[in-house]
Amino acid sequence: QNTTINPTPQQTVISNYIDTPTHFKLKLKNVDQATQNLLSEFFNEDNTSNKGFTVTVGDINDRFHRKFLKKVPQHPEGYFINSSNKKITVIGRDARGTYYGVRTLIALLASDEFPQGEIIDFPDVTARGVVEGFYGTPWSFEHRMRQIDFYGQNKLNTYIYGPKDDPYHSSPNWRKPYPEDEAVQLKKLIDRAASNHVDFVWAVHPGKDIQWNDEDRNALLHKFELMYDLGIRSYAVFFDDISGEGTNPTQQAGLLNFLHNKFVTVKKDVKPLIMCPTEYNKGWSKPDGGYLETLGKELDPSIRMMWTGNTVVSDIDQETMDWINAKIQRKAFIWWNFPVSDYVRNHLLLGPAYGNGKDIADDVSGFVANPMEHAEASKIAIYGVADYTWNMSAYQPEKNWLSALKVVMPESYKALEIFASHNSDLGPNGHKYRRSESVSFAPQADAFLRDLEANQQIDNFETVQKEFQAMVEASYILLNSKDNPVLLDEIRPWLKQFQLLGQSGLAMLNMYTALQEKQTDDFERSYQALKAIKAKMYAIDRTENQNPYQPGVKTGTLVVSPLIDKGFAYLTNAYNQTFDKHLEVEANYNPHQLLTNIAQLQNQQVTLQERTLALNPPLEVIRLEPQSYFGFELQDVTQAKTIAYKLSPAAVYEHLVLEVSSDGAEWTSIKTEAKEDTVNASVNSEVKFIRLMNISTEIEEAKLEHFTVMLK
Ligand code: LTM
Repeated sequence: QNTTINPTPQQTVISNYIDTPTHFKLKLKNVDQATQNLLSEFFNEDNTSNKGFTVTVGDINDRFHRKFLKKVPQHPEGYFINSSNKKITVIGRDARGTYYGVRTLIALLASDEFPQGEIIDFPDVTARGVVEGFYGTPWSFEHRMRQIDFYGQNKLNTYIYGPKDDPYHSSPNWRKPYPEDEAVQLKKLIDRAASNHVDFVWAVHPGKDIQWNDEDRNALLHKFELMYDLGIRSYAVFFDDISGEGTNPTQQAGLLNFLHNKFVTVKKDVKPLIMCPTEYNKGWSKPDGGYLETLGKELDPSIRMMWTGNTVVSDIDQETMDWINAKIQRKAFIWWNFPVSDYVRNHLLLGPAYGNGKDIADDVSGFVANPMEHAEASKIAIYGVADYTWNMSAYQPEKNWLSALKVVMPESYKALEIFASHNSDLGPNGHKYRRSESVSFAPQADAFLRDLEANQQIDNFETVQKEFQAMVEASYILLNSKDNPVLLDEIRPWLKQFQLLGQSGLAMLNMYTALQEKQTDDFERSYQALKAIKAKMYAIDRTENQNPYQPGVKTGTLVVSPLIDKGFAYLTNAYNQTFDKHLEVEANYNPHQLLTNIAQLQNQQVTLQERTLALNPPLEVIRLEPQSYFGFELQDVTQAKTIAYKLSPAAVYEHLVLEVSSDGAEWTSIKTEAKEDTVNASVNSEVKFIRLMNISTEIEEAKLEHFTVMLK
């Protein structure tokens, strides 16, 4: 009775439960290879015999279960299951429906008790799945194989292959064939997708350097042919995050229509194309440009268009859909930028998949989630997306999340729940996208700090202590678990950090107790211990997960870490005052700020490592209006040594000037020198403001690779 079927079936009528049969007699009709393979994973020589419980599997073209045919849902991919005390019947609306019916049957048979009754089931959204579309290290072959199996298990039917850092997906190598070894792996993945009833959509990202001529059109056609030979039957063309000629909507539509006419309709077994526009969110759509309307009008009606919502990273509601669907004259195909973490790489996003409207099923042509570069950890959110897109109105994010944790770690799921509950928010970020974190603990943390700062008896001391203890124990359990080594490999740095965070919390509580009891030795020992733990955390942050964008390892950043930091500072100050001591309360925050008049950059983060101040580069192209600028505002007038930055294309440099100022009124331009596309400048003077400004009369578009200032 406690079997969880993910996604939640649409309609289940159960009259009672019987002991799950152990021997079966299989009768199959019109069952495709994928379903046969799936059946043979469960039904084998040991549990099938002529005297067994009859299991009949087929599709609507079978006559032997005519009496049930009316009950099979009309929806594509739907299925019907009937079970009596003698017989189980599974009927699919089509081949995929039959496959999904068998998936449900096998999940039901895993439990000791088997339901008697009927299941009528079908998906709400036509295309459901994942777009591997993030920046950073693309998923490995092994991870992708595991993912595709997971999609099959959870009735997701779409995997869009579009990793930004695959050179053969993007410019300039999109024209070239994959090297032999990569092609062999892709073929295996495509075959695996077919056996899981997953459409493997190969995406190309040609917009950075495409020429609108026959040569490039034919180069793309040729690449499509090569991919077809590997087994691809579904294609996408992405024009996101580009600037220049490639963004022309008439040319984009022309190319897509060309591919539709010369490839899709000729092949006959290829699905309608999917395209990701350049203006892929409302925030970026230029009202007077008519970009979206042009695509809406000119693209063949069968071509599906992607959309990320009101901003790059946003949740989708009815209004979002009404706005975009009217513009593009079709139902948008949602590219949901969650749980992708390529713009907050020091965080793990392990929380529930929530926030999207439950009434948009009829307004989307597809819904895919862009995941983290941590494939296995992304399964937590993907499991939610599978449920949401299948049966939207019934979707319960919390409940789904708890069963997802059990699926990815069947033994240690309780420890994983503690870890995941404190590792879900992104921290402040350029997209202003946030997630709830430490939800059940947050009121305790607030109450603790309130009492502490009001100098009152702390009522929930034990509850808080228990949580810190649980954090430490959960990380020990997970670090030693054999449950899911693949997941463990991805999250290990965060687990180590999480363990230290829990320990630092316990040390902070010991400082409180010692202060209450006026035990100065105890207080100072716990104070030193907490500082030592922090030093260890700092070392992990500086040595693990050292990617060039957001290096480091952050954990519990929304609730737990601030609680410990504030508690530590408060207690140390109180101790210093009470005992006339001078223990240091170090503030490890960055006092310097971003300086910009560009709305798109307003929430970009500025980091300080040692003496290097860096602007977190956005992954998208920046639009620089004339006189627009970005840079830094230092806390005080400070001696700056050097400045370095890199933008692409490098041609933009001739329109930019690097300036410094000590008062924000008088600016001095600084001499720069470009070497291999990176610009360096020596400052060696005292400054407070540093900015890079577009001094041309035109809008310039460029990608920022890095922008740093070395302080003395
Ligand atoms: O979202 C889209 C369409 N494109 C890119 C993605 O490749 C990237 O992963 C996300 C999140 O950073 N943002 C984008 O702009």
